[in-house]
Amino acid sequence: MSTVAAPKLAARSVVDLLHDRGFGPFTGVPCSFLGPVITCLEAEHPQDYVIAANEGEAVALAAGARLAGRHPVVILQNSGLGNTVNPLTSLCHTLRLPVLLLVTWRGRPGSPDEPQHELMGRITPDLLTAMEIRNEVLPEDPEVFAARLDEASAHMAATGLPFAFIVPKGAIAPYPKPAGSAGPAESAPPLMRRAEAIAEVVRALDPRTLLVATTGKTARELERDWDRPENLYVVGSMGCASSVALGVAMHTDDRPVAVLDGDGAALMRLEAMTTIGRESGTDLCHILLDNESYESTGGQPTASAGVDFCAVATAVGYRAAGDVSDARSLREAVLRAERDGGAQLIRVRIAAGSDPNLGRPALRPPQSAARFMEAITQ
Ligand SMILES: Cc1ncc(C[n+]2csc(CCOP(=O)(O)OP(=O)(O)O)c2C)c(N)n1
Repeated sequence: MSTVAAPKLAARSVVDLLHDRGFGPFTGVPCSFLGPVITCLEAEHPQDYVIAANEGEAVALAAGARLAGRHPVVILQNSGLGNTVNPLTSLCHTLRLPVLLLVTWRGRPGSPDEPQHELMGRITPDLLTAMEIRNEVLPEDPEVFAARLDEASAHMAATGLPFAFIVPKGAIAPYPKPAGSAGPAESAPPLMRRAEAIAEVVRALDPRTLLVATTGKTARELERDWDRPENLYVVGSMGCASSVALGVAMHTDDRPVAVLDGDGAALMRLEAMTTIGRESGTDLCHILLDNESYESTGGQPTASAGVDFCAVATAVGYRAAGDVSDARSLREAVLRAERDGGAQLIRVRIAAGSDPNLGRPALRPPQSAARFMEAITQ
């Protein structure tokens, strides 16, 4: 039997109930389960929502807001709970800075989900409890939620410790998306979508290239359209694909390696670029597909519009970096990067948007990894 709750809470009621009790600002990284709350905040209280690059950073931002007298809320997917463990345990706990967490519950036992959510789904409540964070499932009824929020506030005030509501699938109803809210502004000629950019990259790459794909729709589209043993789909650990690719590249001789990254993922672990830059003699073609949004979780904006990734790459030691926004320039850039070798960044401006019927990966992650390992030896 499915444990998916019928949506009972409107995103606006969640935001209003929190604001009425003095909570804010809000910060975090989206999950589709909480996407409606972020969209509501962006539309109705943009001054009160800070886009964070990763969940640990969001907790630290919230801790700072608490020091300044506010009552911050951190929004995150339970995948990102791992990113928060250090600041929750050694910052919030140590300094007694209570923050309210809205943590989604991907991989809830009994509720079918993707493999990368299975373990974290099983341990989410226990992990929070182990960090001495009181937690409970988000109530479906607004009145009950209001009462539980009062209890959470009292607990946080009395103990100085965080409190978490765990948000199951379907608990929050969709919030209508404001028109034109995601992705780069319309341009002429129009930008490619991610699937078209992936097609150009794969066609241009040396067929022997080992290709690592980031979390979300990038990995799903690559698998649907261009599955091959030389592909590795990094379905979880958002932000780690470029480091995985560097690890592969540093330990495989005479084999081109490329990574398809996302702007949200690259920002989540921007430090990875510093290591790629330091290892700039290693052949790694870093292709960053930038749609200025977390498109895989519903199109919430990332901070990429204000980030010059090519300047970052050059500053940290990449051999070359360039922006492209059309199919021909992308093809030429990939051919050039593979010919020249070393660490190369290609930042591809793409439009947000993808096939609404995009499926889930057919290949189980352990099989995909084993197949990739085998391909490296060929
Ligand atoms: C640590 C972590 N936080 C959040 C998520 C949820 N999540 C999965 S894909 C994704 C968006 C990725 O954005 P981007 O890299 O820009 O790629 P796009 O979806 O736009 O192709 C998010 C937030 C996750 N999987 N892991």
